[in-house]
Amino acid sequence: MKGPGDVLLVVDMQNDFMPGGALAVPNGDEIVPLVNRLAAGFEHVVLTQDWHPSDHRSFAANHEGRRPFERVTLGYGEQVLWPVHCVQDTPGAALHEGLRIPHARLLIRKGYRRDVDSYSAFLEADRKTPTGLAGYLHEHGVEHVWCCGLATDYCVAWSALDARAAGFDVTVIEDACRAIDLDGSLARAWRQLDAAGVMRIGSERLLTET
Ligand code: VGL
Ligand code: ZN
Repeated sequence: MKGPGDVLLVVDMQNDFMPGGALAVPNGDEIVPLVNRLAAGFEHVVLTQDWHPSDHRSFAANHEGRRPFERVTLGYGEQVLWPVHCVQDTPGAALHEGLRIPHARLLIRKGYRRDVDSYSAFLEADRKTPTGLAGYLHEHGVEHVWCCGLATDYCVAWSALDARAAGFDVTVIEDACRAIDLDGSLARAWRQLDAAGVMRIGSERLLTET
């Protein structure tokens, strides 16, 4: 069992990121049982939930003449335009019904400001606005953040990089994530994670340790 110095961060395990969802991550549903098993080995689990208003600026539908997966420049820099997804209080934004983590202590919602996206569980896309998660984890004596969920190359990677920048040891549980992989984004994410000193582990090893 991982104790108070460790937290499992379960990123965006929501219906819209599952096969058939609005922004489906290939095979995203495959990891649900594994995430449940991993979570059972952690005393402290935090969940994240992508939670956009319907007029969110990350949606292609809210930009005249733009299509999903095109890029635009917003006030804070480049933004990928996504299909409408994870709209607040819709079934697509709900957590996958197979998720069994009754002991999760905190659910961080992100991306709820119309004009700012937030892939990261720690810092919004303007790279200035904190969600409060770093302070929460520091106050609870957490030293090591273990990351899993969806999608490896966006919300998991950005969360892991920001956890590292906030001074935590960070490990991504590689096979407990699935990627969108848009124009080489997965390879780029792993390069950035490696360069930042984020560690990787396979779930089998972690499960035998815990
Ligand atoms: C995500 C794109 C847009 C994610 C969220 O959870 O990785 N990706 N919003
Ligand atoms: Zn989103």
